[in-house]
Amino acid sequence: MSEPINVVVTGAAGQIAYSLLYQLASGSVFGQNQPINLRLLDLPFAMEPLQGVVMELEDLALPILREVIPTSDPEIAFKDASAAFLVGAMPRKEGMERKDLLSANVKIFKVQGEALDKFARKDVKVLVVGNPANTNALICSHYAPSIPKENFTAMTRLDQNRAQAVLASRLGVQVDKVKNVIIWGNHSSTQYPDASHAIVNDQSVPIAVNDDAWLNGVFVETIQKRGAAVIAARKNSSAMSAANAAADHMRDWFNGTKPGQFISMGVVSDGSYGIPKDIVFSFPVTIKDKTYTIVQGLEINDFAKTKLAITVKELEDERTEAHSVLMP
Ligand code: NAX
Repeated sequence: MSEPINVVVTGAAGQIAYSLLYQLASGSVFGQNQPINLRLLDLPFAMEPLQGVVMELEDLALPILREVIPTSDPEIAFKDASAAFLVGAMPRKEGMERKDLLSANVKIFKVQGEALDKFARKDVKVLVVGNPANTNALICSHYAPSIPKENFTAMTRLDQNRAQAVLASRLGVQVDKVKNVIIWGNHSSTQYPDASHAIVNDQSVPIAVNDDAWLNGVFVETIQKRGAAVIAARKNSSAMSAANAAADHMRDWFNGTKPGQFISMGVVSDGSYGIPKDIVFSFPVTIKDKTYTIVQGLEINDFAKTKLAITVKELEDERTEAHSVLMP
């Protein structure tokens, strides 16, 4: 058994955390030989329900779960953290403009970036789930200058999993037979779910589907609007599937991707594929030794170029709005 690592979950009294915490405590993310200390951050008003979550974690009686500390103090939460799931965020309320939503959230992610900078390990791996996830991750990294930018990521794995499931269903195959679907851009309705490089049982997905109009139309829109469809049906946003995707993202980051496989993560752009630097953009990546590399050399056709431009524009607008809130 290794020494325990400190794992932070923010928004720990919320619904995504409720599903995620079991996966962490049961070893499905960091492995059965990696004990963890959980640091559960939420707002002061949520400390009572959070106590209930702590009781349930104790009642799991799971061997790799060591200390559990519920807190509303970022210093306590982020102290010596090796991994951080930033799930807590201000939800969109009725009538709220995007600017108001950004304004509330970038303030939260500024505080958490500063706390990571001061108290976390310098190799901490940060996954931002709370929306607007890409821009929140960007802000967080700006306020944590002592931690490499590569350590800040945003979650688009749920979008990837959704895309994989829709393609598997269309092709009548088991979901794990579909690989290398890409989510480009923002975790929002401007994202571009791209099946053109995906494979199914070693065959190209576009050839297997044999319907480009569907791949460029219904498929793209279904994934872009899937989050809204879940909210319409459940009256609550995706939680079980979001927690599962967060676990997938961090597991792959720690353990690496399989040969020939790539996955999508929101990362600080290095200019690959002509995407402007200094936005957090979802790219296909491979991971080895806890380090991701953006997959290079994929062909981007004219249709894809148009889609990428739309999601780049949205992320640049979000960045401008975020900066105007923080540095008026
Ligand atoms: P909940 O409202 O159930 O829980 C959020 C929790 O965060 C609450 O307990 C709240 O008190 C806490 N919180 C708020 N501000 C905080 C702060 N400054 N510090 C610590 N805790 C704070 O939301 P939930 O369903 O768990 O969703 C959480 C976030 O995930 C939302 O922003 C949601 O939009 C986002 N999602 C992101 C997805 C993605 O793929 N990136 C998909 C699912 C989800 O929509």
